[in-house]
Amino acid sequence: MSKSTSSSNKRGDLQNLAALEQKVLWLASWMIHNANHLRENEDGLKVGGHQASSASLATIMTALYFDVLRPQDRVAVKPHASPIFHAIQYLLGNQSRERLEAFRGYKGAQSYPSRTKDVDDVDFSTGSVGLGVAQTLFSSLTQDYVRSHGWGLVRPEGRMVALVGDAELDEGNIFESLLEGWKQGLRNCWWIIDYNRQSLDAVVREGLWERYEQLFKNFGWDVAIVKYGSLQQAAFKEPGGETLRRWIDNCPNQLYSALVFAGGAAWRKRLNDEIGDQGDVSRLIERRSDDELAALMNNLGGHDLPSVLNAFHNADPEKPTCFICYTVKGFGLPFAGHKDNHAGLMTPQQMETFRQAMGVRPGHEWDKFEGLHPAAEQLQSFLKRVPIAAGNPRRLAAPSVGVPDNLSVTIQPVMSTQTGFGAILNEIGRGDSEFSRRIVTTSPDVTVSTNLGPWVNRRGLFARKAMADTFKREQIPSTFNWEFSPKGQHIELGIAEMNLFVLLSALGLSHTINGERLLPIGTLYDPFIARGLDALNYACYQDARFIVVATPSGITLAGEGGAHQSIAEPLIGLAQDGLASFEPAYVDELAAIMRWAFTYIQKDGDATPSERNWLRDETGGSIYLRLSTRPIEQIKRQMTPELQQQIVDGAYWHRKPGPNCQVVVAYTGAVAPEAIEAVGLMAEDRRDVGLLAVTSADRLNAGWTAAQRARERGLVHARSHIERLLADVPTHCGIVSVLDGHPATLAWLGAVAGHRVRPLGVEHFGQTGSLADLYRHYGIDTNAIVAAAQAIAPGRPIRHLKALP
Ligand SMILES: Cc1ncc(C[n+]2csc(CCOP(=O)(O)OP(=O)(O)O)c2C)c(N)n1
Ligand SMILES: [Mg+2]
Repeated sequence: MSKSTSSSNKRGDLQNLAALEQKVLWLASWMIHNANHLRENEDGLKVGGHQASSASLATIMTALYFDVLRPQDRVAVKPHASPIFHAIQYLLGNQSRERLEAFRGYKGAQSYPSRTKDVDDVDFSTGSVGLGVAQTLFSSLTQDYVRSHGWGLVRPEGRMVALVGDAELDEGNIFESLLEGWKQGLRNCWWIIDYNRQSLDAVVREGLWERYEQLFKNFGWDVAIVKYGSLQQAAFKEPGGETLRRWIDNCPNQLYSALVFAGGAAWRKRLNDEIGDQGDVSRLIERRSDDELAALMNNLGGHDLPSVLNAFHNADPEKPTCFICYTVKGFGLPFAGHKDNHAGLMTPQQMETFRQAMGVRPGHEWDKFEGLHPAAEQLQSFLKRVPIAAGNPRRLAAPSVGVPDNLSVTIQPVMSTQTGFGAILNEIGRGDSEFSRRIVTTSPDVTVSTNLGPWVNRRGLFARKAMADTFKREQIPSTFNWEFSPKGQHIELGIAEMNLFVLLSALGLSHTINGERLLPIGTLYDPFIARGLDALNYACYQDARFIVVATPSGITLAGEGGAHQSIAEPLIGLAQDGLASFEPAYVDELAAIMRWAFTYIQKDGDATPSERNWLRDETGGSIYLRLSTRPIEQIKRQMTPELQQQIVDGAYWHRKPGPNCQVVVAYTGAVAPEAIEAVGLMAEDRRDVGLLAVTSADRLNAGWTAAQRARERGLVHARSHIERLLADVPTHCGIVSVLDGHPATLAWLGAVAGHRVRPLGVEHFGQTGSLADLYRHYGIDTNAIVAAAQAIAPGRPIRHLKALP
């Protein structure tokens, strides 16, 4: 039946695997039982350990990690199977007992597998359900991208595997990714569905597997249904076996779960009531004791080593494969099948019974081979031989790609940052350096409208198999040359923004997954960051490295419509961990930031903050550039190293305030012309007005917070960039801050050195109109800035101030 040549076909190996399965289940349960960090419910019982949710994957993960997986394969383990994962790594020697004892605690093994916080070789973080699943799909596409470009061919191709909860498939992002996988010719991808027919609150709908089967087949996947275990398969061959199979097939999910929970006597009663008195099948039932009957009925495919091994070893690498594995939530534990078991924890008594059943002596709970039948030496030598152990640790590294000292761009007298971005990439695209070859761009159907067109014309679109541009072939003139080839450097996505961020997450981990560095850039409209926000957060959480360029942004997109105005995104940029955010006003600033960004996304150094700006620049991270389509007059100036540094640190004096300064205008981004004009208009009536250009509220704020913390720890001389900039501004001076985004982005500036602040920005949205209409309507135009200055820095009336609308 099997084409497999797996070692696991050997009887001895199956015995070893069965023993390890038992041990994995024990260790995971013990780890959770011991965790000191679980919530207590109203009855004082601890909850939240997810013992049941873990247990349903014990068999499948034993088969994978101790037999099927090879060092080049990568896995996303469903969040609640974390204890099983850590137990397996403990047996493989990659996880310490101390960390298992501190499971869910400070610096202990993580509640959900974490690439960045766990130490035991987690390939992909999980937690927010659905995202780890899509990550495997995009990682497989990334592997194809890397290999198509001729990189990493010395290494064998890996399979990207997701262990998926059945209720996890409710998450829409999974289906968005499926569509993309189909378009891009996905291979080497396995999704193993833990079909325990239970979610957190509920038992899943009947017949869901049939929908899944159809769906996956429609997208070109192979589907393997692993429903019956080998005991069941043998019983079906007995006289009366077909009747039993029919009964199992027709049994509702709720009832099956309930009977699993209730045990052998309940199975017998129910089966006798429903299919008894039929001769053969009655005898089939009678021949078995209660325990044997329960073992038979619980022997679903996903808990049967031979069945899962057979399914895995027969998969075709050229096709993505979905395995629908029937399992029981809490398999092998006293609350198996109970619908309330999701966060349930075994009581101390249940745990004690379980300990005895596992043959574990008190005080030997952490012993790796305690209570197992094959001798410890045999199991230990088996563990040394398992294929995945040959390649540990599996984290790879890639050298940094050199970045030019300056990114050249011809600056037009009037230009938008979005145009500047396109022009900078176009310049990079001319060259054939390692730097330009390692850049990969992607966009969810907004390639042209975010100005990536010229770059794509030069570098081409990526596809594993070449496709000609029909318009070009038919000699129909077009601005864009859209040829797909395996050497192309732009991955064109459908509109789904979730896919953009998960793809960036996969591309941005290529150096550690594939050992080949990529410099990924993704573009989208700024408001749609919110659409993919959880995926962006996920990408940052796993420390993927990329540049996301969001444009157009704010109300500045004016006539394009109220629905697309972004307000909260600057605050997202300020708050998102792992993402350094910038909003330059001028193209020379953008060029300086991008040059720095290409280096920053490749850094992997010490996390101690630099004493200069109190930022953790050596650790690196990802980048968010909020750009605008508004053409503004550019400044003719020499870009000095000092100015470059200040732009990257987050701010510089566009006009330094004098000693008698009464008011400072601090602006960010596209409103620069209004800020400059306002400063000019008030010059006659307010003394020494200062103009502060803020290129990154995020970095200014982060440096300020870190410097304060450093001072509180005794480093009295710690000063951040913004503290130095504001040091000489008299305390009586007021600050008017302004940006096309939420005013809170810059409102904190007043707390740095005790200045009053009037923060201007946008709090409401939805109005269409010309740029002038909207700036006036929302109060970020020149006159609004002057009015705010007059209010915050009293003095003689500012003569150019007009009445506010
Ligand atoms: C995006 C997101 N929403 C909600 C949750 C909370 N949550 C964790 S597990 C779970 C249900 C899991 O059911 P299933 O995928 O079937 O896994 P099982 O526990 O049955 O193995 C939910 C709703 C989450 N982790 N992520
Ligand atoms: Mg489930």
